[in-house]
Amino acid sequence: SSIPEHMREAWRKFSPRGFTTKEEFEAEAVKHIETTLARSLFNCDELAAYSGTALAFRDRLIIDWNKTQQRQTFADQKRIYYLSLEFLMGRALDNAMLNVGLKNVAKEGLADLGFRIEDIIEQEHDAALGNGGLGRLAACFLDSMATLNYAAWGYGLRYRYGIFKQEIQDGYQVEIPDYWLDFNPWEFPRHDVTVDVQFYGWVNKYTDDQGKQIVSWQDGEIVTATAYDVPVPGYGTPTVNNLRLWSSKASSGEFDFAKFNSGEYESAVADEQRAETISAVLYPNDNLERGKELRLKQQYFWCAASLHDIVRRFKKSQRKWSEFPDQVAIQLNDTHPTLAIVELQRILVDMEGLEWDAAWDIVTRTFGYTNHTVLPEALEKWSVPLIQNLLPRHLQLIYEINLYFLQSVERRFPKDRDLLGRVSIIEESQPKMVRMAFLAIVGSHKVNGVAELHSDLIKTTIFKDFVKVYGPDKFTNVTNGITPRRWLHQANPRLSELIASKLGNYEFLKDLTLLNKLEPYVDDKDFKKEWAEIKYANKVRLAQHIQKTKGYSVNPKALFDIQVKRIHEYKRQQLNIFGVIHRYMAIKAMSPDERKKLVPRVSVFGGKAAPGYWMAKTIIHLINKVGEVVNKDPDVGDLLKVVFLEDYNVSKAEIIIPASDISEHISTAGTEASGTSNMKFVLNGGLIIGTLDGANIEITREIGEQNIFLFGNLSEDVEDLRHHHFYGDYQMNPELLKVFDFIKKGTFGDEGAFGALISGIAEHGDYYLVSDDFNSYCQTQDLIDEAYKDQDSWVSKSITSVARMGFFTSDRCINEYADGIWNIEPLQVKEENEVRSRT
Ligand code: F58
Repeated sequence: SSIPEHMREAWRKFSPRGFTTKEEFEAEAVKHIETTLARSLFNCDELAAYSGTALAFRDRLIIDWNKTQQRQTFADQKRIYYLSLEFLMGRALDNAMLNVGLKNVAKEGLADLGFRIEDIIEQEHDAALGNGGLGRLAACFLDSMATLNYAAWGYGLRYRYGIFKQEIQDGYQVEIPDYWLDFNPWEFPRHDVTVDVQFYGWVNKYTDDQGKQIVSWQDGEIVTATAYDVPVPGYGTPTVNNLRLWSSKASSGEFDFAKFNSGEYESAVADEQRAETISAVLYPNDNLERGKELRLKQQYFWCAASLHDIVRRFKKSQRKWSEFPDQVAIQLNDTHPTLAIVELQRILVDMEGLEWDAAWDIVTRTFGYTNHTVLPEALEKWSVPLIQNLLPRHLQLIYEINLYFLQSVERRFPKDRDLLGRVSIIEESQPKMVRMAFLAIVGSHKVNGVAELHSDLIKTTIFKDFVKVYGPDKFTNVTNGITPRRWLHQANPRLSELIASKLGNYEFLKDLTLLNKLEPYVDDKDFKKEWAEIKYANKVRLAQHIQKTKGYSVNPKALFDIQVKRIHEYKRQQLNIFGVIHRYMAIKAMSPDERKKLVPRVSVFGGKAAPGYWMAKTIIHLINKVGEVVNKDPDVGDLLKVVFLEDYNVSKAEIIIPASDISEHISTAGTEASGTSNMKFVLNGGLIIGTLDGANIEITREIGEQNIFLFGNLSEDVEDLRHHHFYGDYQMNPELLKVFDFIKKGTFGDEGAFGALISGIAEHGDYYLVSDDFNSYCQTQDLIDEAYKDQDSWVSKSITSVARMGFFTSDRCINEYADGIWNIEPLQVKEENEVRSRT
């Protein structure tokens, strides 16, 4: 239905080309402010200026976005579909300006119009559709896939409310809803791209006239998914990929007009609202699954809409079904999208009439599954009755998939009945449960962990039996990475500029291994001076943020010690705060002369607790109470400050991370699958204190043991240590007991408030081994103080570490996924387009 060739002249003539100069940018921005927003020069505040700028850049992106989509359609090659319930994108404007290479143009243009670009960037509301590491990883992957010119789509949910905003009142976390869609210039509603998704109902099986078995899923309720598209620009390339987010609405066909007309207006509207509830809110748990029906509805709604969209696109190419896996690679970001496996099998068998085995072969060649945790409480299980009611046909398919799988296992291991029970997708509990990770393994051709230790652990613990069944090759490792565009260039522009000045250009942002060319400067006096000055300036910027948000000042010359991440017992913020209290007690016991020798420290914490995670909230409370006491103690002064930064999110991370001297990655060994903020901190010239866990191990291997502060027990010893606690065969660390007594005395108010936190460690097994690691932790903190006194060698460590961080770019990860799992090549983009200014 496209415009005939002889009428395309006008299109060619008027197709927008996008601004490149300052004047053109100003014209676009002013046009949007005065017409799209109906404002004028007399009432243009910073928000309006942001909106105009964002709309100008959005238009700019859309031109490349359209061309990219066309190019990918014509090329008709394999595409990657990254299915993730979370995309923690943060702000888009700064990223868009840098990626298209027009930040300087905008900066000068905005100055002409009377604004400072920093203030304008600050106006944007974070897109916070995720909890933490898993959601941010998805965002980094989108950036890398676009930058490397892969034809890739993200598929997610368009939540009306992202992760809650955190406030601290009286030391307690309070959650405020994050309604973020008031003005969002970065999304395009596609009211013409919809999918009807079915729930409930019943399954009708019958034989048709030709004697063929027909299965049909009937009745129930229909909810419509509408696509909202978000452009994802690559850095220094015209590729702009698409992130498609689904929003739920009552199906227009379903809106009950009879009800409506017979005066039941309210109940008709209530139905409408029930449908909209599906995409209303992001579940705020990290590493905990609760089995709520609405969550399962979200998962199926999103999987079904995405799968039908993908299949629709495939069908346009008119290929045979057997070619589906050559055109489509679907990556499951954890088990949340596992129903997509079942849905594709349903489409192929029930709707397209393929034989079971042919369909299943297509399915398994299409999917790959990434695991992000070994914590048992985070492994997804859905109760059979719940699925039976919501998705009756899918439950049948799951049982059938399991049957064929177990039969194949039985053929190969005929005498091992226990094995069948252990690998069964159905757990024989009361009620029966569907083990989603097992379903994801059976339905995929590759399963990967996210750091070496983690990938080894899944093979020897939770998925051990599957290694026996499938052999080791189905399981692989892709160590996580981060995008250096956001986490170096955007967050730390001065450091990026300094590096570019030595390497000659910004190519390192596309090939991060080039950072190794910094090594020759490790002993260069002038370079080190500039390096240290930039760190100091970033600390001043954070100190200003603390002043503005907390109302007190911290000394930017102090050692900044930072732990920012979701609050969780396994991440052990409690170990950190007990260490702080221990330090406080030591300071109190010192003479003024002894105090003079100390290295002043600012201990910064940040992170959200899941609203229902009471122990995590207690830890936040303790940190805040310790801060209240320590920060105003005249004996302490500048020697120790304890800061809890509220509402940690992506845009705050961009200010916090470049300002660290030391950051803490101190999970109990074997619990943190990878961690990615560890990489961000080191890439910004901060050193880290950490356990031998997750990616810390590989970071150590890359940067060298002398450049990291490691402590604590090893993963292989954790089981034994827990055993000793359990059987009472253990002496608590005496220094930690003193800390507990100090708290129990009421030093930080409210003795009772911290009772459960303390007794969990002192009396109830210390599951996360805080006591076992306490001594080693405190000693290592002392080593850090000593090391910090020698600034010259500290700066050398910092530079060396950055120079050796090339491995941790998400570009490397994406290439590993592309080679080892997706079997896909990037789409070549013409040279002439590729050359972009790099500011
Ligand atoms: C995180 N998982 C891991 N899950 O904890 C971290 O080690 C890893 O670096 C990161 O993934 C990326 O691989 C994580 O963030 C969640 O937040 C889920 C949200 C939904 C419920 C279950 C946990």
